Amino acid sequence: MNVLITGASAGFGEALARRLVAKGHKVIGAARRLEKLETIANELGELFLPVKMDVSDTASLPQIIADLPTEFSQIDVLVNNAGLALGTEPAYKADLNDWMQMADTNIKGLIALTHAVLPAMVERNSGYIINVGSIAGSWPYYGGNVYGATKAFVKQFSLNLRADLLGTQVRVTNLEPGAVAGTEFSNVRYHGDDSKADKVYEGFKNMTGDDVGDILLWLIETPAHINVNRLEVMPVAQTYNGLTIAKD
Ligand code: NDP
Ligand code: 8X3
Repeated sequence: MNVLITGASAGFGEALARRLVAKGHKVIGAARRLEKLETIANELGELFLPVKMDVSDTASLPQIIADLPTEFSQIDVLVNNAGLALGTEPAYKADLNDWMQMADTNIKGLIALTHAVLPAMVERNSGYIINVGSIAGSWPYYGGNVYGATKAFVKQFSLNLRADLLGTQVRVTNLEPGAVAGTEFSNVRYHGDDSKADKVYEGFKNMTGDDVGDILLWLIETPAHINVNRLEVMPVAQTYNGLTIAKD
């Protein structure tokens, strides 16, 4: 199987790549930091193809796909995992550049790559797109503003893809994780302030990137006649807290 994973240089994407290669699958590992991908490739060997890709540079994506070497050119599974949150300020204090980068990456990058890859899947009448959404796409929280909204987009786009793929064997899943420690997610969100990032995960039993790698692998290994439409997963310690009231 050939699996294209965006955001394979860290976190969930790297965890999934390691699992797939261990099972003998071919992985196209895409991200902006080619040097990180090359370090992973040195370890994993020729089943892992490092590909420099900035999904927010949407015009570049069709050519990158067209230029894949023949043995990697058929994409059986696309894992749209590249994404980021920037900032936890309330909307009225947020940095507009952060908002734009989240929209360009989490929304425009994801749809442009899907647009580049999906037609060949439909033509072969086979394929699987896994979009990495978030609980933030369903559950609003303070400071989640544009990040949560991008993930709500990803959720609805995933469901609408399912509708469009009626009558084909192409599958689509929106994976919606909650808090996951040990990836670069919060380090990026806090613009490199690692002590703030670490605090997010203090004092409870976290999920890890490896847990999410296991879940992604499980999804990929589900039988071809089953479609998991949405999958929301959280650490047991995290749960719903209802609406908030500002008391006088
Ligand atoms: P990491 O920050 O560890 O990994 C993010 C990956 O995305 C990196 O490999 C990064 O690589 C890549 N990336 C970021 N921007 C781009 C871009 N423009 N083009 C290509 N690649 C890009 O985060 P996680 O593994 O934790 O997160 C992965 C996904 O899961 C994200 O979509 C995130 O929103 C989502 N998520 C994370 C949760 C968490 O708590 N950790 C929970 C729920 C969802 P590079 O910098 O080299 O480009
Ligand atoms: C990441 C999970 O809860 O930090 O998408 O938004 S959360």
